Amino acid sequence: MLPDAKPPLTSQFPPGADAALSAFVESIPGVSLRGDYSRMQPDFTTTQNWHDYAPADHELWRQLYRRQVDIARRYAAPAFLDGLGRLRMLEDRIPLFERTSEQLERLTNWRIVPVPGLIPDYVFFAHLAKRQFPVTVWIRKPEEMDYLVEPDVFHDFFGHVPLLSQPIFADYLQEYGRKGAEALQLDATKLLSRLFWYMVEFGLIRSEAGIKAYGAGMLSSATETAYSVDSPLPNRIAFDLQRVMETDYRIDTFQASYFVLDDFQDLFAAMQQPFAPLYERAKAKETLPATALLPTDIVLHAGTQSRQ
Ligand code: HBI
Ligand code: FE
Repeated sequence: MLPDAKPPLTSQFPPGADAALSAFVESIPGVSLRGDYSRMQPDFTTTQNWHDYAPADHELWRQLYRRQVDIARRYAAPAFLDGLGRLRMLEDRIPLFERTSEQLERLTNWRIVPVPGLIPDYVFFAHLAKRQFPVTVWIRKPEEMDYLVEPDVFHDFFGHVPLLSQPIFADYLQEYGRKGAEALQLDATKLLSRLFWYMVEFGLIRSEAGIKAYGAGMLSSATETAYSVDSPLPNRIAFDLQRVMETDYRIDTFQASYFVLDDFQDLFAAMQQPFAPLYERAKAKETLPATALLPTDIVLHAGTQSRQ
């Protein structure tokens, strides 16, 4: 092995865990695995070891939190702000997952499970199906303040956890996890992950005060939150389950299209139908580029990017 080569992933895993994760990571261009996978359980959970965080880690959390909470006050959906308020996070230190799990259990019977970083789809789905949300234990480096590809504790916790306190969204996410096992059987994981990408990571929702952001990917981003709500460039299209499943997405740029909910009930209701026919229809069609606008779309805003 070359002296500077990274140890092969498999040297860090419990037996049998490595093939699925290596395949999963290889499926995401530009992503390498960070985090300590050597002490995780077979279900990929690990321990948070809160006392191992350095003061610099807590200081970075504080900077990220102060920046994003100001942005969220202006652009976030009311449900996200309500969730943020209920969690009463201390702004100057990385939260203790166990403490938040106790709060979430009382609110919606969800818990946080610490994970070393990205985990395979089938494991991620299985945790969601048990109302357990995987949160990465490590935090980014200061030079990654504005952008990193893999989810760190700030993205997972600040971006995803507040909405776990909202009953309808909490139920939706468990349904999403339950659909995971079926998607694996039907070789439709990619189609299902589009639903997660567009409606969990980058979702918009109508509110009395106009369109607001609720997606974890935008709410943990310094710049994409404002862009998703204010910019004339991207498309904003009313949520349609089949349309989302047929639409490609990019992980390394701002979204070219955002899908807009009327309310979270729409998302939960969408999960009640059988997905197999939707997968069949989506597989029979050409994948739509993220920039696409269709005559059948309910277009709330036709992005100027497509008119360049
Ligand atoms: N792993 N830790 C972690 N966090 C995620 O958000 C995540 C994941 N693995 C797979 C995944 N998300 C998506 O592919 C889901 O659609 C399954
Ligand atoms: Fe995420």
